[in-house]
Amino acid sequence: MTQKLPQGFLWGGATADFQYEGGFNEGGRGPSTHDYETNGSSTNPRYHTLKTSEGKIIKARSSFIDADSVPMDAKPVLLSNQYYPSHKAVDFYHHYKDDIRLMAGMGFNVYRFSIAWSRIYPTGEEEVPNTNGLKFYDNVISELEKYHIQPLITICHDELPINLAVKYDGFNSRKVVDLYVKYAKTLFEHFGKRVKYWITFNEINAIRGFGPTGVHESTGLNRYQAAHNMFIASASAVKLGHKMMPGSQFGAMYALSTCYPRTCRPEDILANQEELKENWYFVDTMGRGYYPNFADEILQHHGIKGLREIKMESEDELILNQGQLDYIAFSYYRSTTFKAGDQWFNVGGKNNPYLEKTPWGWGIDPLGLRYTMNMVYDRIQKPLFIVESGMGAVDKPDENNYVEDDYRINYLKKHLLAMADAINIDKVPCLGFTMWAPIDLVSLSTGEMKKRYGVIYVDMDDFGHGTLERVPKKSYNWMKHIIETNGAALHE
Ligand code: BGP
Repeated sequence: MTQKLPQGFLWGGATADFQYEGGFNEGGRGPSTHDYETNGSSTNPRYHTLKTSEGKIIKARSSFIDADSVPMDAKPVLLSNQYYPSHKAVDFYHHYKDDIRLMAGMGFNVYRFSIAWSRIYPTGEEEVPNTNGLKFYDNVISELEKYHIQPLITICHDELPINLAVKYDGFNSRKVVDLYVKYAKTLFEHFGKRVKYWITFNEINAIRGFGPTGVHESTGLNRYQAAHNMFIASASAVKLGHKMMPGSQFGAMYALSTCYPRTCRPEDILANQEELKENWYFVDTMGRGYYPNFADEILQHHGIKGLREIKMESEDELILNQGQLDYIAFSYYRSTTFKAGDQWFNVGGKNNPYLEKTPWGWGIDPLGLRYTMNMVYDRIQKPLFIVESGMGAVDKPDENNYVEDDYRINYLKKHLLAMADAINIDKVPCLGFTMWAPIDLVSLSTGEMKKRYGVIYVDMDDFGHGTLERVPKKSYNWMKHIIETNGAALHE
C-alpha cells in the first residue's frame, strides 16, 4: 500500500487567463485570439467570428485555433448578438484576492496560471511592455507570496494577441518566434526573481488535431511548420531563461490522455503505436532536444515529404539541443482507443467498454494515468509534473450555492491514488499535481459554464449572468484534507 507523497510535493490548481481572468479590455490589455470566440455547448459548437473584405461574416469553427481554412483577408469581428465568454470569464481580474485566499485555505503550495500575452504586449509588437499588465501579475504573485504559494507560469496558453494572428499568420511566421522570445524575456526580467517554474506552451501537441492558434490555414505543412517554429520559440526561451534565472525550471505542457489498442490484433497494436508517435513527435523533440527517428514518418501521415520540407534556420538544431526541457508537464483527463484504419487524432476516442464516462463522454481511467506516467518517464527520463487533471460535470447547487460533488471526489481520489502508485511503487519522479481547475471557469472546448471542474463553485451561467459569488463545494474540504496529510488520507 502506498503512503504519503514525497516531501516537498507541489499541490495546487491550474487555470488559463482567457477562461478565468476576464477584464479583457481593462488595464491596457489588447484583444487576443479567444476574445473573438463565442460560447457554445456540446451540441452547438462555438466559433470565431470574422468578416471578409467584402463584408461577409464567417463563423469559423474555429479559425485561429482549429483546422479550418480562413481567407487571409478575413478580420476578426465582435457581433452584438453574440456572447464572448473570455471578456468576463469569471472575473479573476477583480476577484484575485478572494480566489487566492480560497486556494490558500485548501493548503495549495503552487498555483499554475497563464499570463495573457496581450496584457503585456497588447499587439505583440510594442517597443515597451504595458506597465499596468505587469502590475496586475505583480499583484497576483504578491498575493500568492502572502500564503507561501509559489507561482507556476504558463507563458502561452493557446492564444496570441490577435494582431499577430491577423498580420503574421501566427506561429507560421518566424517573426512571431522573435516576438514570443521578446515577450518571454520581459517576463523573466520582471518576474524572474519570484518565479522558479515555467511552462513555455500549453498542450503543444494538440496542434496535431486542432492546428496552432492564430494560423489561418492550419493543416498539413502549415501546421507542422508552425510546430517547428514553436519548438524553436520554446527552446530559445528555455535557453534564455536558464541564463537569466539560474535554477529556473522549464517544462512544456502536453495533452497526454493516453490511447490503448482497441483489440489485441497485432495490426491494431501497431496502429496504436503509430497513433501515440503523433504525440511523441512533440514530447521527444522538446524533451530530448532533437527530432525523433520517426519524424519523417509522422510528417508523411500529413502529406508532408519529411523534415526537409520544413523551413529551418542553420542554428535551429543547436537551439533545440540547448533548450531542452527540465521537466515534462502534461494534462491527463481520460483515455481513448485506436485500431488500424481509424483516423489520426481520434480525440473523442472510441468506446472502451471497461470505462465509465463523464457527462461529456470522456472515459474515466485513473489507471491510465499511472500507465502514462510510466510511459513518459521511460522515454524522456526527466521529472514529470501533472499540471491538469479533473472532472467536468454538471453541478447542482442547493439554495445556498453549496454543491455535494461526490462524483468529483471519487474522480480525484482514484487519479491521485494512481499517481501515488506511479511515484511510490514505480518510482516515477513527479514534481506535483495541479488540478484543473480549482474554481469553476469557462470550458475551453465548449465555452460553457455548465461544464464545471472546480472544487469552488462560481455563481454564473453560460451567458455571464450570476452574482459571481464563490462557494467551496464538498470536494474543497476533501481536497484540503488530502493536502494537509500530503496524500496519506487518500487511503482512508
Ligand atoms: C485542456 C486545456 C484547458 C482546459 C481543459 C479542460 O485542454 O489546457 O485550457 O480547458 O483542457 O477542457 P474543457 O474546458 O474543454 O473541458
